Amino acid sequence: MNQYANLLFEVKDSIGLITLHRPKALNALNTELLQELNNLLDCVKEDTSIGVVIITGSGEKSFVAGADIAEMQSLTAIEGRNFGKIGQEVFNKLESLPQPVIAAINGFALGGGCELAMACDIRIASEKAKFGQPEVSLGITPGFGGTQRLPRLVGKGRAKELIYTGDIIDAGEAYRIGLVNKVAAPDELMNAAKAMAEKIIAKASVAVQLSKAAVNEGLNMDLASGIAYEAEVFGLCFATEDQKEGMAAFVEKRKANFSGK
Ligand code: CO8
Repeated sequence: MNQYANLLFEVKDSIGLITLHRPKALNALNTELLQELNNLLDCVKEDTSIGVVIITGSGEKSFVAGADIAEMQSLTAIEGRNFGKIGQEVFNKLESLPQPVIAAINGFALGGGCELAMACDIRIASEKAKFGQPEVSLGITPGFGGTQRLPRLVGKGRAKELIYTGDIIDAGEAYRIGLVNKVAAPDELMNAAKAMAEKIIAKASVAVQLSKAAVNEGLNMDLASGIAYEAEVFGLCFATEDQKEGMAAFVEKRKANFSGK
C-alpha cells in the first residue's frame, strides 16, 4: 500500500521512480508533501538496490507549480523562514543523495518546482515544460535555493534576469541557457529519462557515486581543495572490485560486468 498521500514511489530495474502527486494543486509543495519527500529520501538513501532516482510530476500539465501559495499566504516572518528551511533541508538531502537523480520535467517547473529540479543532478524536459522563478510577482524572493543554484547553473546574469523579471521560459530556452540537459517529446520524456538512468546504472556504481560527491563537494571549495578531494575519491576507487573488473575487461577486450562492490 502506498504510505504517502502526495507521492507515488516504485522501484523497478534499479530505478527509484518518485512521482510528486498533488493533482488538485498542480503538485505544489506544501508542508505535508515536503515532509513525505524528506522521509522517502531517507529510505532511498539506504536502499542499495536503487542505482538512479527519477523524479517527475503527476499528470500532463505540471512538474511542480511551486511552493503552496495558499499555505504561504498567511505566514509570519518567522513561519516563512521556517517553511523556507524545510524546503531547503529536503532539497539539500536530495542533492546529496548518494545515487544520481534525474528530474523528468513534464510541465510547469515554477518557483519551488524549478528549485527542486535544480537540486537534481540532471534535468530532462518535455517540450511542453515551462520554467521560471516568479516569486517577485508574489512579493517574495526564491526561498528553496533558487538564488544560489540558478546562478551556479546558468550564470549570474541570466539568473538575475529570470529572478528579477519573473519571466517564464519554455524548454527550448531552458536548454539554450543550460538549465536543462536535454529536451524530449512529451510522450518520450520517461523513455529518455529511463534510457539515461540505464546508461548510468550499467557503470561502476561506487565510481559514479564518488564522482557525484566530488563534483558537489568541489563546487563548495576552492580549486586546490577540490582537486585534493578528487585525489582522495580517485584513490578510494582502487579499493573496489569494480576497478579491478573494469580494467581487466578493458585489457581482455570484453564488456565489464560490474558488481557494485
Ligand atoms: N500553490 C498552490 N496552489 C496552486 C499553485 C501553487 N503554487 N499553483 C497552482 N495551484 C492550484 C490553483 O490554485 C488551482 O487550484 P483551484 O483549481 O482549486 O483553483 C489549480 O492548482 C490549477 O491551477 P490554475 O487554475 O491556476 O491552472 P492554470 O493552467 O490556469 O495556470 C499556472 C497554471 C500558470 C502554473 C498557475 O497555476 C500559476 O501561476 N501558479 C503559481 C505559480 C507560481 O507562482 N509559483 C511560485 C510559487 S512561490 C514559490 O515556489 C517559492 C518557493 C520558495 C518558498 C520559500 C518559502 C519561504
